[in-house]
Amino acid sequence: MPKSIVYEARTERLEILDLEGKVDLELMPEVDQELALKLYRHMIRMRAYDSKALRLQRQGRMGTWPPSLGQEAVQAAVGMAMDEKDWLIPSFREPGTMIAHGVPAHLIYAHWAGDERGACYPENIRCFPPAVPVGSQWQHGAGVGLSLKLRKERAAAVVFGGDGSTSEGDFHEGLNAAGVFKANTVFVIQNNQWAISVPLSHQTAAETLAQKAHAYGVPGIQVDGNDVFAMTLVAREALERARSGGGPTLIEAVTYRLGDHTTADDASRYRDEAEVSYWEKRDPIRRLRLYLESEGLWDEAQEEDFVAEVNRWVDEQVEAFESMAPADPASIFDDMYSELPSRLVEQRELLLEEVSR
Ligand SMILES: Cc1ncc(C[n+]2csc(CCOP(=O)(O)OP(=O)(O)O)c2C)c(N)n1
Ligand SMILES: [Mg+2]
Repeated sequence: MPKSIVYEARTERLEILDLEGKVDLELMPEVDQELALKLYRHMIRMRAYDSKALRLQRQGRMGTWPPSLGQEAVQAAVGMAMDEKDWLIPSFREPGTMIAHGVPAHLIYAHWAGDERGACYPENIRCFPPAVPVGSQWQHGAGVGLSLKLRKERAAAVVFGGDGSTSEGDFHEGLNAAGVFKANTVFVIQNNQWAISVPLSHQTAAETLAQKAHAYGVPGIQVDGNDVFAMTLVAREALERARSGGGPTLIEAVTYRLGDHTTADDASRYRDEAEVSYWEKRDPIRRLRLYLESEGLWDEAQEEDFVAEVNRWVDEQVEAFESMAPADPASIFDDMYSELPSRLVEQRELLLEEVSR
């Protein structure tokens, strides 16, 4: 039976910076030297911030922490490409984007140490609290993007999620709605190859996650997520499309989680050392540093000075969150109901009585 083709699609991938730190000059975005250095400094800062959180957790000074080791380029590039007016709707593994977008770093520590005030940002910071329920944030991203469009704001909503979260219905519903309503949304998948112990091959039978965009009439692209220049170029394009009313984009950033899923996980129980060392060679910071050195923009002495400065900054963040006055115990009753039901009013009084004893 003769059949006609009703739809055909292909998915592109972008990479600019190779493993030796050489760039493809034709593809190189308008990244000036200042931005390249800014990205590098931010990535170094985030690595120190992340490793400090792990140490704090082992000392009992932090709750569960989801490490970002190896995923710094995605987070830095998107964060630096965003404007103040753009909204960020993060999952739980984007402190690097949150901080680049203006969230005070000590608050993120406070949040993961169990203090709800750590998710209350200054009024002018357009950022949602991190979504820990896997996938719930995708639809929030579609909704915020639609709201920006209806309000005619020249701004985008940037929503993040992991490879595992693309198996949740929320991902498909969010992309579908954003496609239909041409929401000002940029969907960023941090494909770090694993969802705790579940590998990508058990998550989808598709070749890529980016191609899922086709089914929703949305442009999708795969990027080398450990290439900060490729990520910058793709993020800028998608943000511009969203802000100017051109509709949503799906970005699949291919990266790797070099650390454990969280401080409650031991990744060596389910993955090969060979796989980890393959990805260590693709470390996004190392690649950028090789580039900066070859351009004469960075050297060992600068690195030493900067690391010392970063360590001081990290210590200040720890000091700031650990010196926060204790939270009001009754605050667990706030922000859920506009009017507290009577049984909760009673419980609140009981708690206050107990605390005052
Ligand atoms: C709805 C829901 N189901 C399960 C969990 C437990 N859980 C937390 S993270 C995670 C895996 C997420 O994997 P992925 O989306 O790839 O993000 P990654 O952790 O790799 O950044 C799971 C199953 C959860 N938090 N929420
Ligand atoms: Mg993952």
